[in-house]
Amino acid sequence: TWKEGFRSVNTEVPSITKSIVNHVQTSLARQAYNLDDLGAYQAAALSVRDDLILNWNETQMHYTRKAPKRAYYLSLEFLMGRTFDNALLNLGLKEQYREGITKLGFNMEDLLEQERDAALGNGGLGRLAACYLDSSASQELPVWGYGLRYQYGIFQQLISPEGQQLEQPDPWLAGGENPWELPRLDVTYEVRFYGTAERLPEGRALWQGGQEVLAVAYDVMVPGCYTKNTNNLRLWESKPKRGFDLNSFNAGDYEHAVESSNSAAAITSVLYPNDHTTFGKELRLKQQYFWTAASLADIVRRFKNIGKPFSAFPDYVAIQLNDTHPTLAIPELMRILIDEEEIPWGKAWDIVTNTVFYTNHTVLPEALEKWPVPLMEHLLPRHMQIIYDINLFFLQAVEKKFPGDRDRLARMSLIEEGFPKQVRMAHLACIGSRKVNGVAELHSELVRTTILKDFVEFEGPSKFSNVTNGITPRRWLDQCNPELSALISKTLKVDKSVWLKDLDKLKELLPYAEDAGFRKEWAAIKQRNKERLAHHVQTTLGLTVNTHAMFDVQIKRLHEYKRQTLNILGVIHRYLTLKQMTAAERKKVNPRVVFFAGKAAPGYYIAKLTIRLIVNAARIINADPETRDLLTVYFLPDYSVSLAEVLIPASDISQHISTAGTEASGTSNMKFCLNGGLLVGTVDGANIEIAEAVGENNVFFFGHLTPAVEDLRYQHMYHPVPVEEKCPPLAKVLDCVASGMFGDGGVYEPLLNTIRQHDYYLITEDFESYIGALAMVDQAYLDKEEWIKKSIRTTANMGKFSSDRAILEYAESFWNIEPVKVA
Ligand code: 26R
Repeated sequence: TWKEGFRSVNTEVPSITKSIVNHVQTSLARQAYNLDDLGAYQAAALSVRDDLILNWNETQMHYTRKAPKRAYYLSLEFLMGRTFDNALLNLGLKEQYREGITKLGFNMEDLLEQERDAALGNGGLGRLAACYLDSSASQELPVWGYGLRYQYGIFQQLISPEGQQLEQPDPWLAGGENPWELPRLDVTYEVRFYGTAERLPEGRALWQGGQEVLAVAYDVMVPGCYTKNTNNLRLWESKPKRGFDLNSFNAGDYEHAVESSNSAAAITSVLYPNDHTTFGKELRLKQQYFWTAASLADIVRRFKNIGKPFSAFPDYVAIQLNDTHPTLAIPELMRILIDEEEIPWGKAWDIVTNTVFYTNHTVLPEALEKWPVPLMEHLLPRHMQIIYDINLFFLQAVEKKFPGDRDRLARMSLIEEGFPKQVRMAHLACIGSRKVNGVAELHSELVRTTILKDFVEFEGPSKFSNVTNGITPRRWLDQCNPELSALISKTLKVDKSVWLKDLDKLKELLPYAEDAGFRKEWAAIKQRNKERLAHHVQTTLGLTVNTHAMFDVQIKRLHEYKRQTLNILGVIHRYLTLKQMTAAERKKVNPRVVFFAGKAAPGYYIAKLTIRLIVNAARIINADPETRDLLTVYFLPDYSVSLAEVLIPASDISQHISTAGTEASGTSNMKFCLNGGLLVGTVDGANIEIAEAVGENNVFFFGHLTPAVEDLRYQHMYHPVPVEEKCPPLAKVLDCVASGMFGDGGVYEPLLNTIRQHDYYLITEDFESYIGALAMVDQAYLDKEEWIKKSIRTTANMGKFSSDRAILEYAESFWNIEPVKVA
């Protein structure tokens, strides 16, 4: 059975404790009798690591021997969170370790808290990559991730007493060794920047000079669930090629001597914290090229070891681009094939376009990457030549199909005219790929009909498809909600190994919605998860949360399109309504606790102002003795994967309220529903498919639909109607904010103006229907038993949203790879 055969060393409690003690004494060079929680965590982690290493080694050897087609997931972000708990669960060793750790006089939960999150990502895109790695390994698919080993992950968020977001560095590696990675100091590649590219005969070129830096591999082990297969996430670190510049050193110019080595190390020093906003920085482009060049060199070297001709490259290699960030993989692979392998242009282009696949994650115009041509020419002169050549051949083909359509040529060109000219990375990713996909049905349709419409007309529709996102049920149910996981196994009378790897099995919970005893257990678990969250808030912030209230959660990056502003204005509206009620009326009101968490990009002024409004509204509302039993608001600082693991299982409702057509998919919506939380949302992204799966009567939808958005924006632009006329209740809320109810009203002026003036994200248009949806929530919550039924039915119908399903779709319909089981 799964219980045996995939673990190699310490599987029994006595050998586990022995191994932990050994690591304390040898690896940590400490004494067991005066060990703290951190030391105990480190030793226990090293003990699990021993198992992982053996499985990882065997897996890599096995893949090399079998030489199957492999897929490579190129992502600039992997938001892995903590590993210890996840590794124990995937190895099926959690209970044995708990026992061993207890025997040694420690508490499992305390040790788990010692680990720092690996926060090498911003939000949805990075966490999706992490879920996909878990699913690939769990389904024994030969998939590697490639990314960057940032010294500093996403900044830590502090909130000042005035409600300002302050950023602090996240030196996540500073605490000593990271037990989950294997430094491969022998796996290195040289990466060139700048210099000159001289054209040679037969389309080739000689790129030389400039700066050369070294890429060093660090391998992160990715254990599958109940399998020996342990895949690899290879992260690159930049290093100077030589220690320092010896010429300057000998001339006594030490500063200049270390300067170039500093600039090499700088490449992987920090994750860019921008999500959907502002790009164009040279260092970011350097990161992108450094990472794609090292990854491709590694992939090509591995392919060459198989000893096949390059024409077979697409039979052995699939490369998935996670958004446009790794698009330079396309010209870089062309450069390798043409300049280094001396393959003619046409053959090289065939190889590239049969190997590369592109996933789009946003249609927001301001988030579509464009790089200035002068910057590209300076940093990557050879790639700029190749991009111009690709563009020339491409536009010739377009001209042939649509003769004389110059507007079309201008729209489709890889180069956008302007000052400066810019390279449109989404266009390059599209024409260089075998398949292009969006991440939810609606989003994929928007990709086909808006940003890539011309490309669908030119290449035909079959290249463009959808793979709806998914989440790993291992972390997002079994790990974060162990009691619910146990109840499900007990009820279905199967080991969790069965349903965790076949999530459609949750359907069998449906009949139990009618079982009063089961409902009671279900509700009791939700209650204990609320208490766990309340305890967390108490110990970290010193605040007491009312656990007998409905828990209403919105946690995601701060962005105007996600409309946290709509939520907080709705909260204020609720507060004003409560204030006007008589004591008797208030008795009938359902208490509600509203949680917010999320980071704003450091330069995103309006998003930071929204945080400020939330914090100050919370301060006033929570202090009001008339209402505080019925309404409280919390902004939990420093949102992270680990915080999400506490918040999600505790929610009654969660909010996914983007302007229709703007949220590509969303993935936390799936996490909440999998944990029996109901959804309040717009008809957007994956909300739509979730409602289809769980039933529209179990989702609280509101707001305008996507097709209306364009027209409404047009009206707001050319026939503006004052908010006082359009939506009086909202006008009242805005006035309260402006008049200083939550501190100096003038501070919020720029935020209020975004609504009063263009209202690009249509808060005025959706406000009333939003308030209406929340009233429906209150109404539905009154019938406790019916509410629990909704909760059960929601979880039961979430099978589709397992990332196992999503990754299988990629494997079967794009990559054409198969499982390779390590026996
Ligand atoms: C170029 C730069 C400014 C930039 C733009 C956008 C950097 C990062 C992003 C993040 C985008 C690509 C992102 O995270 N998109 C999210 O992807 C999730 C996974 O597919 C979706 O669930 C989510 O809806 C989408 O916003």
